[in-house]
Amino acid sequence: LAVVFGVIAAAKNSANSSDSFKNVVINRCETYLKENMPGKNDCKKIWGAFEQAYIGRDPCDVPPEVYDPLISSVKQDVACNTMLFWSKTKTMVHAFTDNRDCMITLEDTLLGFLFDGLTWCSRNESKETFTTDCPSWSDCQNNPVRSFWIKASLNFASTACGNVSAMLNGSLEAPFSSTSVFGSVEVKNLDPDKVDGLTVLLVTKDTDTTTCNHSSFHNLQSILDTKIAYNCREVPYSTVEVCISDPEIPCSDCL
Ligand code: AVW
Repeated sequence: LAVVFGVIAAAKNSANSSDSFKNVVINRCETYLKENMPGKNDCKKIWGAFEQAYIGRDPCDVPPEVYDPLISSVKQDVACNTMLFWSKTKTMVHAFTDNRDCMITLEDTLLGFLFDGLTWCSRNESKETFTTDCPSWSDCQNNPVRSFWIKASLNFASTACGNVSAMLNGSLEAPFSSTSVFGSVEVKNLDPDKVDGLTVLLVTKDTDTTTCNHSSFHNLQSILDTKIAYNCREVPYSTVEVCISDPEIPCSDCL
C-alpha cells in the first residue's frame, strides 16, 4: 500500500511542478499583455510553442534552433534607439529600466519577461516540465535555459535598430568579455543595415580604475561590424543610483 501511495504522491508532485511552472508563465504573459500591449499576442499559443521546444528531450540535447517557433509566435516591435544590452550589470540595469520606457532590455520585452529567472527542462520521452535537477548554465552546452537565452538574445540583437546601448560594469577588471552572451551573440548579430551605432555605457564608481580605454574594448571593436559607429561613455554609478530612486528624472539626464 505504501508503494501505491508513494507512486500516487510522486505523480501528483510532478504534475504540480509542471502545472505551477506553466501557471507562472501564463500569468506573467497575461499581466504583461494587459499592461503593455493588449490583444496582440496569444499566451496559450506562446506556451505551446515554448513547450514543444524542450518537452521529451534530454536536457543536454536542446539546441537553440528548437526555440525558433517560439520566437516567431511572439509579436512585438521594439522602438529604434531604445535597445539596451547589458553584461554583468543585470540588477542595476533592470532597476533602471523597470520604471522607465526610454530604454528597453530583452527582459522588458514579452519574450524575456516570460522566462526571466526561471529554470526548466524535461527528460527523454517525458511529457513533463521540471524546475529542479535541470542542468545549470555551463553543465552542458545545449541545455534548455541557455539555448533559450542564446536564441532570445540573438533575436533581440538582430531586430535592433538605430543607436543601441550596452551597460557594462566598470568595477570589473575586464568589463567586456567576448564569451559573454553580449560579446558572443549580441554584438555579432547587430545588423549594420539597421544599427547606426553602439554606445557602451561604462558604469563606474569613484574608486574604479577601469575606463573606456580598457583593452577589452579593442576586442569589442574588432568584433563589431565596421559600419556600426562605436562609442563609449563613463557613467557615474551615483548618477544611475539617483535615477533608479527617482523615475521622474528624464532619461537624458541619466545616461
Ligand atoms: P552576464 P551576458 N554561467 O552578466 O553578457 C552561469 O555575463 O552573458 O551577461 N550563468 C551564466 C553564464 C555563465 N557562464 N553566462 C550567462 N549566464 C546567465 C541577454 C546568468 O543567469 C541580454 F540581452 C547571468 O545572470 C543582455 O544584453 C546572465 O546569464 C545579455 O544577454 C547574464 O550573464 C547579458 O548576457
